[in-house]
Amino acid sequence: MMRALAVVFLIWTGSVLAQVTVENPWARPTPPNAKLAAGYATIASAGAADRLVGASSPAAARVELHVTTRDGQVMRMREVKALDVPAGGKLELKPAGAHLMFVDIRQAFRQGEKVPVTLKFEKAGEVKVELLVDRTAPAAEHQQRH
Ligand SMILES: [Cu+2]
Repeated sequence: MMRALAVVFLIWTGSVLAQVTVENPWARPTPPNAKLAAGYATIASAGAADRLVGASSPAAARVELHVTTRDGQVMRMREVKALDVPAGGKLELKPAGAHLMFVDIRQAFRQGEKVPVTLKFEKAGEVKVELLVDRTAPAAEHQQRH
């Protein structure tokens, strides 16, 4: 009996420590015959460090994790295996930075639609979010401009 209680407690503690929150998930609209689309969000960890290790969506054949690097005047994207969410900090997925890359999208992303995506974290497990398709920047950036 005592052993069973202890195991339950440990599992519960683990899930609390590995908590991440996903803020402002959004994506840019795409042209009608696009194959690729980019998704963005701010991922925060209130507790321990975590890692984003994958993503999937019914809207695309696959979703890759990309980083953007500057090569002279050219911006290049490169796939990575994981993106770090620092302890008590934030991982920013943003234009010209790290992002979700939707590959072979099933239809164009249109303004105002929502795109479901499942993010997979090393500790927090699967987190489901919906990206709002919006041609403008996320709400936080709007507020800074006004
Ligand atoms: Cu990309």
